Amino acid sequence: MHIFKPVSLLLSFALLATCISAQPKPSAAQLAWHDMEYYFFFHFGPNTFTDLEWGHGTEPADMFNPTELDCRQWVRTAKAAGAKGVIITAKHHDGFCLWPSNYSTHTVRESKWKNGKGDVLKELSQACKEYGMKFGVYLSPWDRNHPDYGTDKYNDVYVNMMKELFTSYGPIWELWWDGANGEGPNGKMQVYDWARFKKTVKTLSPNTVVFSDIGPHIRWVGNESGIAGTSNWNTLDTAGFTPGKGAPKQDTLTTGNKYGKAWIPAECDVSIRPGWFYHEAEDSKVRTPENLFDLWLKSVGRGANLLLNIPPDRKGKIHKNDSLALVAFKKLREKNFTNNLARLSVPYLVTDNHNIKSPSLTDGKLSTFVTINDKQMQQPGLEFAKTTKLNCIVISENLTAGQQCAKFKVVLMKDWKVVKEIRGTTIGRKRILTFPVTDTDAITLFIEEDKGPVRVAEIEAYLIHDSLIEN
Ligand code: FUL
Repeated sequence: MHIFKPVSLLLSFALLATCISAQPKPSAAQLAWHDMEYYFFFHFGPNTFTDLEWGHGTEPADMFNPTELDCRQWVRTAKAAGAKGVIITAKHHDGFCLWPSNYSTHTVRESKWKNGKGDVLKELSQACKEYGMKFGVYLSPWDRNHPDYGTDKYNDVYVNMMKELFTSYGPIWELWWDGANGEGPNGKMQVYDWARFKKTVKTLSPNTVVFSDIGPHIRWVGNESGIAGTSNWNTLDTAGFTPGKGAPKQDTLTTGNKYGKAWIPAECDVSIRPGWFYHEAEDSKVRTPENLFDLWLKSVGRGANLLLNIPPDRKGKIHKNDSLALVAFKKLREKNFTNNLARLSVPYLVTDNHNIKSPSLTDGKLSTFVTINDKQMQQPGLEFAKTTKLNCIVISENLTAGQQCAKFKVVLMKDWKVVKEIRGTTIGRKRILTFPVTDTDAITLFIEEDKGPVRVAEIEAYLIHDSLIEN
């Protein structure tokens, strides 16, 4: 018996090490995607001119005729709003292509716009290069116009269209495979060759991250309200599922799977207006800066990315109501998240017998962190020289070795007494916690459950405007 004990102990250590190393981790492209945090969606096409949300695919190409298209204005607006990239509906469900595709006869080339010589993707991709913004495309698999839809030939069409996009407008940072799926012009449903689609991207543009309900790289958050789960795992199980009707339940997409086998983080897509496309009647229904701030707390603040849709109007410009809301939203973020009070504190890590100063907790870098190997004995925290008023704490996990925290507690103390406890589950890339204003002189983070050693990268502390938080 005695002889076997150390052996079995060794074996279990080896097993544990394999379990830890077998945990899903983000690829370099996914890590870069996490850092994108916030970017714009542009829904633009025939629907902009017909006032529809889902075009039938029978609209005459001439319907598409922006009078003053200015993609540079779109990208300038995105930049001024603090977004880091854009994604455009190169083709929505109506099948109209915003570039002169050789694989369709329903494109900008068939429209009167610029006498058929226009190319929205060219103008937008060039504007992105000019302003240093990432360029992404939405290419709807569902196509209500294409005569081949519903047959195997359509899979060739879709692959060829992706090839055109990568070759003529790359680099493409994110590619969107929308999940909506219905019948084509001949009443047939398509059986998509997802494996071939994935292979095409991998071969032609290996750094492109692909979004669909279930990835392969980025997943839908399960709603179109811009809200991630308070528990938000970056991991998901996809075996047996397909995008669209074959996707997992929406609430599974919202939370992810704690022990999911693949790294497929959530992206929150939401529109600044009720519709995805521009409708004049919605000019007065643009979200307020405060509402956008709330979305920020519930998307980026729950470890997801925010894909905010700003639909260009019939002129081909972003409406001033949207621009004004976006700039004011940026100001709100700057005003409330500039004064990180944690910088005035001493960051430390409590261990069994002494406190270790841990400047990496407040250096503003996600790449430096403290590792919690023993959650009973090690707690990171901040000590303030004087009593400080707070109503917002932001915690970040370094994700390079996976997402580990499953349950945590933040304790605020004053004069050695607990004045507030905040409980949560996942942390992820960023977790923004808000609470009623509290006077404190020390805050401590307790990891209560984990999947492996948690890498705590940052603890930030703010006093944000009281009206911005739900208490
Ligand atoms: C949905 C589509 O049906 C909507 O039109 C929109 O494009 C939205 C982002 O995704 O699935």
